[in-house]
Amino acid sequence: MISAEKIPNNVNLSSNKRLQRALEHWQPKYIQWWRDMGPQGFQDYHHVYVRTAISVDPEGWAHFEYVKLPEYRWGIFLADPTPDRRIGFGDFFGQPVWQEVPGEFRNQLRRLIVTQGDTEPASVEQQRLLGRRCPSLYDLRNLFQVNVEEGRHLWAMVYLLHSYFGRDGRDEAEELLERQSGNRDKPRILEAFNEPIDNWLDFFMFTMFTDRDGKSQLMSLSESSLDPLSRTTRFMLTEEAHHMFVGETGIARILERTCQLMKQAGYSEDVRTVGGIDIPTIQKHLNQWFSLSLDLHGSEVSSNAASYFANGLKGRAKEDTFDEHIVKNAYYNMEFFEDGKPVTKDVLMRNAMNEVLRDWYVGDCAAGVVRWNRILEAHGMSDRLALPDRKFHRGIGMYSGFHFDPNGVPLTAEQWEKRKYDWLPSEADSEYLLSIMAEPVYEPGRFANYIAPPRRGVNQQPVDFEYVRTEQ
Ligand code: BYC
Ligand code: FE
Ligand code: FE
Repeated sequence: MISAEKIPNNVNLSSNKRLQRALEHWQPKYIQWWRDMGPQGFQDYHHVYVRTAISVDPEGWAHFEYVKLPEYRWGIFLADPTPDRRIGFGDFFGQPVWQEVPGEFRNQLRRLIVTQGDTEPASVEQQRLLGRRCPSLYDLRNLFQVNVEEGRHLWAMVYLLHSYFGRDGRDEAEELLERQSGNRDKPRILEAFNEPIDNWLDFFMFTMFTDRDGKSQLMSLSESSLDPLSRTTRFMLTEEAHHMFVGETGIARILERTCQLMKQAGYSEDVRTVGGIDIPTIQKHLNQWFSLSLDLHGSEVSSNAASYFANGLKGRAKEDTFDEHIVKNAYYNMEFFEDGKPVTKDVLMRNAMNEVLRDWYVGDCAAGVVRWNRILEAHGMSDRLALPDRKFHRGIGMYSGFHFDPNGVPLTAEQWEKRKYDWLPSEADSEYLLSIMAEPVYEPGRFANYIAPPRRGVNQQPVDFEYVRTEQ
């Protein structure tokens, strides 16, 4: 029996029998999926100090306790409704938002919700082996916090599918548990979510850059004319902030430690000889996850995006900061690549909405890289990290199928093949990273050699708190 006790919620679940039955049917499959595809080796005997959302107000957020992962209380929360909310952009600008799904937009909305929903369990699958290589109990706990919240994001999308899409929605909810990250026959929908995350450098880059695509997509969905979608995604954004915190501070702590080790080893010495992660390797992983996450914003010119905007389904990040919201006769000056040369052309702004969101995303990423570089600067290092050019290593959109170096200089296929591992992680880099992560660190307060401790612990607990306990 599903109760508010078992599934914390602010959608009055107990008064909606039909929805309750649908979720009751889905929940055991979800738990089975979590056991099979969630954190491997940490299902039965580990108690994790996690926060559980029990309401949308700030106090509801601060609820910390030890739980066994499969017993986490995944809840359903919508941000409070905005009174008299109006559609903020597109052809229906100014009309009241929708509380139900209009028939003519049913397919488009379902597709957006399924695509969003698919990424959440995918990321849990990608990260399932990391626990056994953790650099500390503090990091292990953060990994699981991210994992349970991604699980909750899946619940959020399944709630929408079950509530507003009838039979089709129920089928889609099942399929969300059937596709699998990296599976040849039933892969996840978007490419970045089929890439392996084997080591903690990948994990931190993923939470920095790919969770940040989560932020930009959720910001644009939170503008939606479908009010329940807007309210669900608004609440998800508060969790996303924590995921990016984990990524940004994780890399910051690696940089800190790399600088320390470089000084010990002598500046010219290869920091790998003392077990650290060298800056070129960090840069390669940045290149990898930034470029994969650029792809997640879709093609530069997209009629899908134009239609989503026209119908008010998906807006721009911070739509209310734009002067004009109908955007019918506006143009975006876009760079194209023709016969090996860049040329700029005007594209109808509505068709360029993916690129508009990508612009916002690149700016948000760049600010994070500036913060990282301050660490290198403070240590007197001359090295700096940088975002690669947008054209570098693209698999979606007009640059896919061509080759560019990180400065955006075009390359032949032959030049690319020769040099790609100067810019992307090689097999040897992965092997090195796995070698320094082979032994997990489970002792409270101890940290792997390649990463500095955090400034402070979680929820005002000390850094050497036992964030994950083992009990038989
Ligand atoms: N990989 O017009 P196009 C998150 C397909 S992350 C594979 O370019 P559109 C999270 C596309 O489906 C946020 N295929 O694209 C982060 C289409 O296929 P069809 C996730 C791709 O539709 C970390 C074709 O290419 N949320 O939450 O304008 C951890 C041409 O389409 C890709 C969302 O994505 C790709 N990268 O835009 C956990 C929001 N890109 O029609 C969670 C919902 C495109 O030819 N999704 N294709 O079969 C959307 O808004 C849009 O679907 C996209 C694509 C922005 C992704
Ligand atoms: Fe998420
Ligand atoms: Fe996330």
